Amino acid sequence: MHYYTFIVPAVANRLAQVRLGFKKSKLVSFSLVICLVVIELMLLLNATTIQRVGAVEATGGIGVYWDSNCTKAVLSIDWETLKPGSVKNVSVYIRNEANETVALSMKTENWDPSSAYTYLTLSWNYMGQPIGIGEVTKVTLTLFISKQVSGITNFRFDIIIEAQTYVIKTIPGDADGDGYVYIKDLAILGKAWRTKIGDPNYDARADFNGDGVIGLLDLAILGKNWRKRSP
Ligand SMILES: [Ca+2]
Ligand SMILES: [Ca+2]
Repeated sequence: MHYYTFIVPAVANRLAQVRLGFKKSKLVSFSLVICLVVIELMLLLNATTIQRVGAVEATGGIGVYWDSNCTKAVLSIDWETLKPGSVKNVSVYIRNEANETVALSMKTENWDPSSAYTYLTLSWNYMGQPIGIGEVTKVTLTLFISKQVSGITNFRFDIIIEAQTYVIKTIPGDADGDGYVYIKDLAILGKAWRTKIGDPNYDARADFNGDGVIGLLDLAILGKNWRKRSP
């Protein structure tokens, strides 16, 4: 059952989805601390299974593991006992098993009960950096539990981690398009130095100001962004 619809862009080049399911706990510890006029709700979440759903290319997609050697796949996540106002971190290792550089996105869905979504917030420390082929990235998932949590004795929700083709954002001066302005870009500029459109050595990649001539103006742009990376 979908209680909430999350706006998730349909990614045509989606490589893989990993769905981490969190089932209802069997046991919930609920304590009333009457003397303090505080109702403290303890949430206990049991481990569940991991399911692969959605589009998975034959070349593979991403794998989620407990260890940096990627030998133990994440079959379940146990958030253990959660106290109102607390934060719970769980670290996993995500390996790019696709045949191209990817970036990750994450979403949650299927909150049950739906009100749990109001009180629980899942985030991660992944900042959108590219993950090369075979590269392993450690990612920490953080679950925040609101102090105002009430009326929830157990809950579940799904996490979907999705890999997409990484699109490099270039910056002026980045002739080779790797997102970094450095020696290789200067070399491309140097080979095309003092050429114009139509010349055999003219290279549009080094014509940073797009005026059809490669010269000092382009070198100035490269120099301005020297050793800078695209955001
Ligand atoms: Ca570059
Ligand atoms: Ca130019």
